[in-house]
Amino acid sequence: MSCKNKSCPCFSIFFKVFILLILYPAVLPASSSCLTECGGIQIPFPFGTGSSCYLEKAYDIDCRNTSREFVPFLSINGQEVEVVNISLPNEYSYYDSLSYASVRIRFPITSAGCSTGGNESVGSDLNLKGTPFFIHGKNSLVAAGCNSKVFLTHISPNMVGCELNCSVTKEPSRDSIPFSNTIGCSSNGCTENRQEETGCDGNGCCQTSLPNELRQVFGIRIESNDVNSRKTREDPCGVAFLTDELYTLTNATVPRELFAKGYATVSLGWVIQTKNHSFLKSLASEPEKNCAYDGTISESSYASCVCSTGYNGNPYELAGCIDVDECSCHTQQLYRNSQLCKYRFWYLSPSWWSMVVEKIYNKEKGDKEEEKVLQT
Ligand SMILES: *[C@@H]1O[C@H](CO)[C@@H](O)[C@H](O)[C@H]1NC(C)=O
Ligand SMILES: *[C@@H]1O[C@H](CO)[C@@H](O)[C@H](O)[C@H]1NC(C)=O
Ligand SMILES: *[C@@H]1O[C@H](CO)[C@@H](O)[C@H](O)[C@H]1NC(C)=O
Ligand SMILES: *[C@@H]1O[C@H](CO)[C@@H](O)[C@H](O)[C@H]1NC(C)=O
Ligand SMILES: *[C@@H]1O[C@H](CO)[C@@H](O)[C@H](O)[C@H]1NC(C)=O
Ligand SMILES: CC(=O)N[C@H]1CO[C@H](CO)[C@@H](O)[C@@H]1O
Repeated sequence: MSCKNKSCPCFSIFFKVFILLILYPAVLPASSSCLTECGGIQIPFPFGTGSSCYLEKAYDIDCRNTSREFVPFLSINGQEVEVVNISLPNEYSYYDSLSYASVRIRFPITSAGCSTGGNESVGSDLNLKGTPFFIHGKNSLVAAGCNSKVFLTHISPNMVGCELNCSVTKEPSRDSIPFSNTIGCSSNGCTENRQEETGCDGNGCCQTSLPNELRQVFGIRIESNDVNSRKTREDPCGVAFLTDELYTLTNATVPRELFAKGYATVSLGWVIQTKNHSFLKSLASEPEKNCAYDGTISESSYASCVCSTGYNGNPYELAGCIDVDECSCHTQQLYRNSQLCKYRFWYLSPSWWSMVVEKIYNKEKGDKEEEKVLQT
């Protein structure tokens, strides 16, 4: 059911603020011979397996028959990465600057002191320049080990890093990582907010969040503070990686386990680059979609689309947004009863500022939707 003919608050604000784009006719539905999934992982357009399936080469998914099973790979500036999940943008993305459409990939961890036989993972850089992918603040830098400095490269003038300081020996095991256990306790004590706290406070493990800024190049370096002080541990192995996942003691108790796993899952945001598309000039409207120029990343402008309120699906496919019966207050509502509905939403404008809008709607009084901008 559509919200259009009902007195239901819809996102009229999008129409006022956003430059509406229309999907370029060339954005054709992927041909029926295209794989919609690979190894259980959904492959939504603009991603696709082969040139008749993807929007452009950057979204080309290579579905490989590996010894494990079928596994999707993406080639990013020549670097092959395994894809773990692809999610589409949805309208809720506008509430939360961290929830872009994402493609989650496995990326090698960086290690130091873990191998003498040339298997050390010195950490390759990830270069997303020229691609529609970027790294955002959903990931954290996590490091485990001792007496070293761990930092991200290529992000100047910013400095993002943390220090592994093992001057205080913690029992029971000198080599253990003080990750929290599943109920939020680590050798450093317990914490109530276990999503935020991992026990990585610098002694054996450290963690820092990324600036909420879109970046396209990063590398990770581990610098030993003092080779001798590594002796505070039996095993000099240290690792560092970016991840969007929460690590607990069930995942690893010593750095070497993380080294043996070899990778961590990183979340990349993705958008549609407008540079080489005629998105802008041929605006043929599908009213159930909202598209906007969101800004630029590394000097390339980009756009993203969402299905309008009341619709679900893939905004990048022709007629991809399907009407759902959802004519109710938005889930971000502050409160609601049969008469009164009050809710609030957030979204991003072209220059990345966010606006908070509160809407109050009194059905009984026949009120019109009232929009109040709380903060820009
Ligand atoms: C995938 O590989 C396995 C063994 O390597 C083989 O038995 C199977 O036929 C392959 N599947 C396809 C679709 O090629
Ligand atoms: C991929 O992500 C989407 C959206 O976050 C989620 O609904 C889905 O279950 C995930 N799929 C897999 C295979 O993890
Ligand atoms: C390097 O790693 C490979 C595969 O993990 C292993 O077979 C090999 O023995 C390792 N080499 C050294 C010198 O550790
Ligand atoms: C590391 O530990 C030493 C000794 O406890 C302390 O002086 C130093 O400030 C610590 N460094 C950090 C970065 O916590
Ligand atoms: C950590 O272990 C838990 C429980 O086995 C698992 O669900 C989770 O995916 C693991 N996380 C990582 C980052 O491997
Ligand atoms: C495939 C394609 O058309 N690529 C072009 C995208 O735009 C840049 C600069 O605007 C061109 O250099 C590319 O050739």
